[in-house]
Amino acid sequence: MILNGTAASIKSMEIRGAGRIARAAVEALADYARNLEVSDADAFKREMQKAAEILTETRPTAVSLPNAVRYVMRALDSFESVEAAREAVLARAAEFIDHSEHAVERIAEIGARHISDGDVLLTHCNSEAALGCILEAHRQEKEIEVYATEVRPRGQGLITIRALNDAGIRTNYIIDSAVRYFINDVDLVIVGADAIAVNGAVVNKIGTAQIAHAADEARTNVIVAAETYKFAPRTILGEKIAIEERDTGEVLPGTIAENLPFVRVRNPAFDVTPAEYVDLIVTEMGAFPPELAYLVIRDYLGWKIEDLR
Ligand code: RUB
Repeated sequence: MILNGTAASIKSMEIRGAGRIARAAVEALADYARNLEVSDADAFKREMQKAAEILTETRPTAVSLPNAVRYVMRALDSFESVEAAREAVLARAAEFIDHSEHAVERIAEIGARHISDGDVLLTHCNSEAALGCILEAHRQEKEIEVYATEVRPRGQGLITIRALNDAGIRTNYIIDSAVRYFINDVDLVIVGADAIAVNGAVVNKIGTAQIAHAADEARTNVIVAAETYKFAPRTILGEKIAIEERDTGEVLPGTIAENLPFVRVRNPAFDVTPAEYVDLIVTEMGAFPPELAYLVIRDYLGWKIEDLR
């Protein structure tokens, strides 16, 4: 069974990026359901709930993870036998993965429309949705150039520049703190999201808020590429999106930190960009301003106020 292995890989970030995390969790749930041997349907549901919890506890910020798990687990709302429950879980898991893969392709098509021939783009971290838009614009033979950040402390920028280089896109690799220095050379910032709140605030890799702020000051547009399952329904009730704080050893080796008793190392993995710094959110359902986030939660995720009690 791959459940514990997948949970460990999400925690250690071997599997990372909000979309990939969601698909990996759903695959692990499906695999667990396929192999689960229990005597009755209630036990099946109980065991599946435990598995779902193990997966959702791995990383707190990417809302795609609980949204995806919830989508699959809704198969267990009503069922008559273990076999029927198993089938229903497997069907929903396959549906989610298919939807997710198509969503990323559709976002690339829609996002590429907002990239013009001759544009200089800037991206931060490694987002398959954001990168998809850039790669699609390039495939459409738009002449583009990209600035990609390093992304301290885990260096996800390296994954991004490899993909851009493989596609033959002219790319500038810069340290995170050089964004303000280069922002006037940039026409469009395009990033992904781990979560989007009902008020249109975007949670993404630490540093995104600073970049969006610099872009706002330079009158540079900011686009967020995100599947609808990155929207966070519970923010309707004012629930905050938890920001993951990772091991401090990622920032400063313990051997150095232990000799600095007055220094506390902090390592938040994500930050919140207010809606006012975001011009457009590109989803698989279309592109719209962040102020319309509630419509996605209501119309596409199907959450009504009464579901949240
Ligand atoms: C990844 C990150 C990405 C989003 C969107 O953080 O912040 O921008 O998850 O990615 P980490 P995608 O590396 O800590 O997981 O578009 O691939 O879902």
